[in-house]
Amino acid sequence: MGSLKSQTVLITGASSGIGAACAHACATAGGRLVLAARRRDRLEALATELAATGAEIHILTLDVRDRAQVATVLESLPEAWSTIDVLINNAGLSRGLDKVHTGSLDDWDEMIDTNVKGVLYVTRSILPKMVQRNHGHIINIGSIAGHQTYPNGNVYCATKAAVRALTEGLKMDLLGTAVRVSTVDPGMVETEFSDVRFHGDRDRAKTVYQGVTPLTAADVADVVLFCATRPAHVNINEIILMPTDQASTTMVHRHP
Ligand code: NDP
Ligand code: 8X3
Repeated sequence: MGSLKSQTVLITGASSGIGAACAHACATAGGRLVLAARRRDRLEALATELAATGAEIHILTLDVRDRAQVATVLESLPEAWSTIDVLINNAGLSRGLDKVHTGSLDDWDEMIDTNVKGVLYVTRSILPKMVQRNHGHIINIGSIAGHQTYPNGNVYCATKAAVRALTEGLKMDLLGTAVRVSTVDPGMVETEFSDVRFHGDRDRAKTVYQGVTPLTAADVADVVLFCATRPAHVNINEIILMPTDQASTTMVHRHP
């Protein structure tokens, strides 16, 4: 895998799952890391774990839904951290698995505010300097849910379809600059994702992965690192990855 030596990488949602795995992968590849999430204690523990790699790390407590906070925090980064080379827009979540006519409006707001508006707010703060420098790479974490809607996935799927559309739009906006944009769209990955979806119901979350060998967060991070380390003239637009045991959002092979 290529090197991120001297590149500064901002990862949102770095306190868990895919974001934390991206931090490991990018640190091992020589990157300097800005780790952002709401749970600062988790970020501090991750920074301690990563100390062995020798990576320089800066931690940010950040709620990507908070438009004012995103602008203030990201536009006043300390000088040594203010030039972001790679932005990994990973922070995201699903809440609930319900039909629209019985769904929770609070769940919808949380998903739309995090997965769509959060990606936009963070991108809006970081991208102008990338365009000005004519250098940078935005890597969004989408989902197969943005390609195929599944029963009761309605709003979550809509947010990931939005991420896909935004990635395509950004690619058009950035044509003529050297700034790159990619989306990495995984199927089933075992993280805290299902615990969050089912509001902490661990037993229900576990059934999602029963009998399946899901992707790991590290599998996704490998792909993110691949995108981030191509030569400057190569833009990976979109990668879909699924477990071997999955064929679509609704077709999963469960071993007895
Ligand atoms: P996790 O629940 O393990 O991690 C989610 C991360 O997002 C956490 O670090 C959390 O940090 C952060 N986050 C959530 N809300 C906010 C917020 N408002 N502000 C800042 N950070 C926030 O799940 P995954 O690692 O699986 O999810 C990462 C991404 O991958 C998401 O975008 C998800 O949609 C996507 N994805 C996941 C798949 C899966 O099957 N697991 C498959 C396809 C895509 P904190 O709570 O500390 O703020
Ligand atoms: C997460 C994968 O299929 O549970 O985006 O929506 S799925």
